[in-house]
Amino acid sequence: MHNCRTRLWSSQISRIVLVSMVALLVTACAGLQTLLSGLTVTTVASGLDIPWALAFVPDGRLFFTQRNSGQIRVIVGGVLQPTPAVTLPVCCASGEGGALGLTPDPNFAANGFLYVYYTHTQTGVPRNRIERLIVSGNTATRDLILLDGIPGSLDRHNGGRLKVGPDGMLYATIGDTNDTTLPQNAGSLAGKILRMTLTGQVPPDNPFPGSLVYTLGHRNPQGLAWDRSGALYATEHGPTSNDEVNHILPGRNYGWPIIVGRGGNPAYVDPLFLFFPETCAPSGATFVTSNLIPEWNGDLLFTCLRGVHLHRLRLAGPGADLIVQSEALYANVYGRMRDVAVGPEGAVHVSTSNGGGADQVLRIAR
Ligand SMILES: [Ca+2]
Repeated sequence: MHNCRTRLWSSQISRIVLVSMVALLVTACAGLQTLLSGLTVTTVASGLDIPWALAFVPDGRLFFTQRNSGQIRVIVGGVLQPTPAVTLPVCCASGEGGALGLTPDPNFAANGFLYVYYTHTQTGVPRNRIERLIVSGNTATRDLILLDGIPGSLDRHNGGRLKVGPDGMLYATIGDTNDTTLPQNAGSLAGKILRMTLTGQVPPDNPFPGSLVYTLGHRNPQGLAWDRSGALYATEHGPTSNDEVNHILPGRNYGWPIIVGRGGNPAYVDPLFLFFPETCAPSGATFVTSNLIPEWNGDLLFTCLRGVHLHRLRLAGPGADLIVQSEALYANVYGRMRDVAVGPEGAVHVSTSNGGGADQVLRIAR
């Protein structure tokens, strides 16, 4: 009964149509074996230490950051290369900092550019930086700092997800650095989602003229994903549960710390999905845009750290704010999960985040 109960988030019930509630109940109480039958989970790489971000490039290679060591590693043809592509001068892994987001340039095949977000020490103070690397072979060279001096923390909430959107702009999630005065301060980059050009400039169509700030009022957002229509969704850690999935709209305020969970105040955007009273601690997110696993095609997948599972949400349609299915996958099987990405051939890849050199990159396919 416990499993059945935990898959029915009480605060979601009013938002889910009756038919979907029944479907959810049937799915949860029948167990996951039927749904997951035919899916195989393969270990692509093991012996890792907190692989934080997974970045596929068009030729199928998988680059990833290892948070604590600052290494960027690469998997070629299913084989982890023994030598890091590059090692970054990171700090603050105990405060959720280190080598965090990683994403390729849309023209990676031609220019070899990767963008990385990492925490470092700047004149003795923890700061976050967004930097461009150039990949040649399986080696990366540090090339250009796009943005430096982003507020950082020795303590926690360094944010860190970095992705290029369908509009060709670079988006970054910035945590509140455990300082609740910053997310509502439009002049601070902390507690924000930023949007910039691929050289770190303010795009002329950003919502606040002259500012990189795209949205404000965030606590510790760590996942970004665009659906087929180009709508952007983000995951965010709440305080003591209240973890959120938000539909991200330019210039809007997502409430923290004024609003916790749903406030019903039109000045702030309420989460479209809320974990309460359960905790997910959500991190990486992606939409599935492949039919390799047809029952997940079009769905939003995101990882849960403390919640120790991969979460699947089906929205009512592209750009929707209505959830019609919600499911915990592989609960308590692989421990904490950090990032999820779909490879060029359509397989879902997930990284674990248990530390101690025991982490894996997993490949889920049919
Ligand atoms: Ca919020």
